[in-house]
Amino acid sequence: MRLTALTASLFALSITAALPSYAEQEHQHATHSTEASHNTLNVHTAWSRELPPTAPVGAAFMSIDNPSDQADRLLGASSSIAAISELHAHIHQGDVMRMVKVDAIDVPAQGTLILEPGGYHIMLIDLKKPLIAGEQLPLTLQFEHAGKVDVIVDIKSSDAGTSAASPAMDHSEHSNH
Ligand SMILES: [Cu+2]
Repeated sequence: MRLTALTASLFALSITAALPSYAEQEHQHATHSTEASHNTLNVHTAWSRELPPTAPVGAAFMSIDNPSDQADRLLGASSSIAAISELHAHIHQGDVMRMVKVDAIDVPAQGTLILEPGGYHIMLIDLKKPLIAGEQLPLTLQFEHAGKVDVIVDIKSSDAGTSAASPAMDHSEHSNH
């Protein structure tokens, strides 16, 4: 996990450093100052759930830590495993929880954005490969300030280990309180 986060951080730094237009907006000079001023987001515990091979869509969840003083926004995602990746939120409509597509999700300064079942998630639409427990899928996140961050998503079995990490998971299936 730490290796993944470190890799993502390094990748983000290399991408932002390769975007001179953005750097020039904030810094009239000194190309080396980009590292100090740009976000380093730490993405960890990225996971998805195994699905039957015929399932057309899946979802990815994770925590995104932002230790800097600058808020960021998650603007999108892409994965080679899905034709379309969308940012989704869950909203309550009476007793029903619905998913809605959102254009961006805030990552608060010195805070954490948590994508979890029953909340924000990344919807993987039109899966090109089945999601098999124990395997991984690649995901690229696009942030407003941090740029692109590559993440490796662990695919977990549907019955093991996920309930403790995500108590909200059962929410949609139990309407009786
Ligand atoms: Cu969704």
